Amino acid sequence: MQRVDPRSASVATVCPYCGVGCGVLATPDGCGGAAVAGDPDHPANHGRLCSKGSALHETLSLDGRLLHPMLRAGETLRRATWDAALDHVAQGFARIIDTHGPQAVAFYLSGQLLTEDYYAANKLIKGFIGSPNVDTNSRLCMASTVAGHKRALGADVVPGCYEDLDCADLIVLVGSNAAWCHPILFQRMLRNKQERGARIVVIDPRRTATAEEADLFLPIAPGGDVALFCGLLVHLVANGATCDDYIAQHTEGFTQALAAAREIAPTIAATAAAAGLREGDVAAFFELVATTPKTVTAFSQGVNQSAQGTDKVDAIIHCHLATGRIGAPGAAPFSLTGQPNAMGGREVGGLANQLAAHMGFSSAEVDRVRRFWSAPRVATHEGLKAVQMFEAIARGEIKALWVMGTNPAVSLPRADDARAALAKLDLFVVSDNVLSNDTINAGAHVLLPAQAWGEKSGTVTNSERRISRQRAFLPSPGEAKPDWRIVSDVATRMGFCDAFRFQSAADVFREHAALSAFENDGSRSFDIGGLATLSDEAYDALHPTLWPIRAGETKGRARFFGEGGYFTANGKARFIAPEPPSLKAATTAAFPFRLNTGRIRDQWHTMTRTGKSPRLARHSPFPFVEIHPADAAPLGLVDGGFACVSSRHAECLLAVSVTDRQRRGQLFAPIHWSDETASFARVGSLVAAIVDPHSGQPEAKATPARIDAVTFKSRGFLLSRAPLRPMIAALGTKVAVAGGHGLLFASDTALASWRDYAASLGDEADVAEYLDEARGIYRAARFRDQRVDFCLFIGTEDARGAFDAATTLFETERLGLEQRKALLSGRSPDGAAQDGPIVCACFGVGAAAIDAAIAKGAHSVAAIGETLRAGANCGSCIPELKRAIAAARACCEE
Ligand SMILES: Nc1nc2c(c(=O)[nH]1)N[C@H]1C(S)=C(S)[C@@H](COP(=O)(O)OP(=O)(O)OC[C@H]3O[C@@H](n4cnc5c(=O)[nH]c(N)nc54)[C@H](O)[C@@H]3O)O[C@H]1N2
Ligand SMILES: Nc1nc2c(c(=O)[nH]1)N[C@H]1C(S)=C(S)[C@@H](COP(=O)(O)OP(=O)(O)OC[C@H]3O[C@@H](n4cnc5c(=O)[nH]c(N)nc54)[C@H](O)[C@@H]3O)O[C@H]1N2
Ligand code: SF4
Ligand SMILES: [Mo]
Repeated sequence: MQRVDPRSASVATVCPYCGVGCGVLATPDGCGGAAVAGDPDHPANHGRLCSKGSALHETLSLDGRLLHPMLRAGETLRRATWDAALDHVAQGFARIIDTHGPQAVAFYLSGQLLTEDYYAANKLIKGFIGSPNVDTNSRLCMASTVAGHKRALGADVVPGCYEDLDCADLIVLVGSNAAWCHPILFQRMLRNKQERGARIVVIDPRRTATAEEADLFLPIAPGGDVALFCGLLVHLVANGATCDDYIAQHTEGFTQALAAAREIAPTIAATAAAAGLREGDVAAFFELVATTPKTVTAFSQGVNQSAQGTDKVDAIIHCHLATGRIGAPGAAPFSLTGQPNAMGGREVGGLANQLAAHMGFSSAEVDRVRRFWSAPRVATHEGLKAVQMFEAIARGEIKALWVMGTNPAVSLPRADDARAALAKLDLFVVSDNVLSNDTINAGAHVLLPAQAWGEKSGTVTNSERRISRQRAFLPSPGEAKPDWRIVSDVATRMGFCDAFRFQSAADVFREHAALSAFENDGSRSFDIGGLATLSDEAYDALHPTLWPIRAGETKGRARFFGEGGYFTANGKARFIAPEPPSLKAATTAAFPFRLNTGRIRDQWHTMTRTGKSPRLARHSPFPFVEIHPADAAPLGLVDGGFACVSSRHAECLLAVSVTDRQRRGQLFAPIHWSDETASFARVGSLVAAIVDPHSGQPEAKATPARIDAVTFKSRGFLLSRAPLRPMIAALGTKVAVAGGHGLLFASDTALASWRDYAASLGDEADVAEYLDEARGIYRAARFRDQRVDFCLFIGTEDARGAFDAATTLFETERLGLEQRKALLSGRSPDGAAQDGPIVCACFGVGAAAIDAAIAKGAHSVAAIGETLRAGANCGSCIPELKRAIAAARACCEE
């Protein structure tokens, strides 16, 4: 038999989720699906994928996909031809520009677009429509880093690369839950710890999965970071750990910044008080940093999403500048970018306060871009940033909006207000992959079907400035087109034919690369002139490449600033005195808690893709809020119960998780659920719209909130082959299951009504039922062709365990008699105890099985891997396995 080389049939591409930018080998199965594996040759991941990357094949189906253009006709959206849809958009923009001027048109873009898409969109609106009002979801994500980089370094450039995380002796993670949000990079850090003894410090108000791996964990008070890093600067100076030569030769403003730091955090005791930390912990942290030259400080949304985000970023950078720990192997401040192409968006200039290719709005830059594009009316000043943009829409000043690749009705702060604003638009265009999401359902007038991951082709840039090719490996479905082409088609119809004659993604990329090098002469960090003349074949074959890569160069540059060379007028980095730390919105008697929001391990943002994966659904299927036990008790909140979380702006109903991993006075809720997937869990609707004055980034992690217990008579779930019909449950969330649809819920509906409901799902005759009225239990199921057709469980207790057991049976093709009996008993097929929540997504291993294995003597991650395989593939669950081992150990010791 001939052996097939798996690589010959596979396409090398990159993961569409986080900014780690892992290489993926996708092998199409010829039926619209594909197998995925990590690309051993990609320098970001060397063959590994996390739980989300490993489940990519489960997200490729065309269910729910937008496959044809749609135009609104009254209350409904109807299929239209591309010609009709594009004419509608082009004529609509032209009409609004004629009547109200170009600034009445706005685009809202996304770090999930490819660089080519982003470039074309930015060129159309800033160069040809002439409106500066284009912003992107990066405003909610990386804007504070961009502002902090530009202030301190003179350009938005990440000074280090991933190898720095392999060779650092100390890794400080600030406001980053990398174990869940940058898992493969986190595994690189852990390898460094295991193999080289690097130490890891985690600074986060929550004891996250990341914190559990730390040598030192600082459970900082929200907003305490500026004080902590000011205190660190003062300590470094006092202990002779600074590099005076570097400060003198390559920086300015040190004296003023140090004086401001001394005002804010003069001593360890003052720092500890201001940051809500123990003095001993602060002292230990300062000592570690002072004595470890090879330090990387990696930061993410706990830093950026803050009303003082820019100052936080610069307070961190200051400690690196003062010690000269920048641009050397193992020494750098390191922003962990969120989205797969957040960096690409920054490179093309998609943010409202950039023009293009790292150029701003000085008259020289505007003139340069005008000449390069031969553009008739280049925007000459900054536009409205995301939060302001939606306020201008609400006021009726912006009349036309094109949303591309983002779901602002869910992800913006005060999301209900954002959604209401969208309904006011005269022309509301959405390019997306899905037929339905909260933004589309806010009243879009035109839907344009964009190619999705696996179909689209272009480039993305990851957190370390590495440009990789995303390659298509599936046929383009329906009438979907690449975003850059949709933009070009609209531009052409608006009369800008010459500037948008792109025939391929490669054409767009070459122009983007040429602009980056145009009249650059080293003054702009972003220069990929070395890629401006790539042939189509060379573009297709492009290996992952770091930027900058200037004309004539064949290799990108790994590090910046080791020898100075900042992108400021005098080439020196700038220390900037921070404002005294403060949280802008105060808690009150009515709203005594601070609501922190963020991510969970196995979902991506608003779940339009990960929400399709059964294996990812099982880790954490229900929207929840975390609270400390001491806060929960007096409010009558119990673990596994429910609560109403409210702020000045809205209310949500969430399941309660009582945990001491949470700080007192704080709540944490994940951001992933929307009206598309759950009944009252739009967490973004609670979040205040307070922004950082420099970056315009909203503070998504500290909204004053309250929490009240809510009870329901019963709870349960429904598994069904047929799509779910409107439910009589009060609170519910959709859960992906293989071969059907799942819903977990809580309700006050009487059992009798549930019986009627079950009867309506099938012929009464073939529905098997179990009723125990006294205990409030009702279960019904119908079998067809030896499979479960539907099954409904109502009870008074947490239904998760029974749900997991029933889902396993639902997903089984041929059920024997014993298994059918087991279904209504709510036990797993082998009659053993329920699996509990799935911990290892790769092999579907539940918490109960893991606890049992530990009890039988599997006392290490490796031993659990040998018995159950859990943790042996992607490794995303290793922190949870360690937690289970530690919990069992603590139990034994008691
Ligand atoms: N699984 C998964 N991974 C993802 C994503 C996803 O949706 N799901 N999204 C990607 C994107 S776009 C992004 S931007 C990244 C985000 O990646 P992260 O920034 O790591 O994720 P978050 O959960 O938003 O927030 C990080 C941590 O900041 C902490 N924090 C809150 N307030 C403060 C504070 O005042 N100070 C400090 N020091 N910490 C604070 C929170 O408790 C939280 O644990 O993740 C990327 N990766
Ligand atoms: N409260 C709170 N709010 C937050 C955050 C937080 O931590 N707390 N985090 C913020 C951050 S960091 C981020 S990055 C945002 C993310 O928030 P969003 O960007 O709003 O979330 P996504 O679900 O990623 O939305 C992407 C949309 O684009 C579509 N899509 C995917 N690929 C393509 C493509 O190639 N072309 C087109 N046209 N469409 C595509 C998807 O179907 C989906 O509808 O949320 C922000 N909001
Ligand atoms: S860490 Fe996971 S989600 Fe991020 S790029 Fe790699 S495989 Fe994708
Ligand atoms: Mo993000």
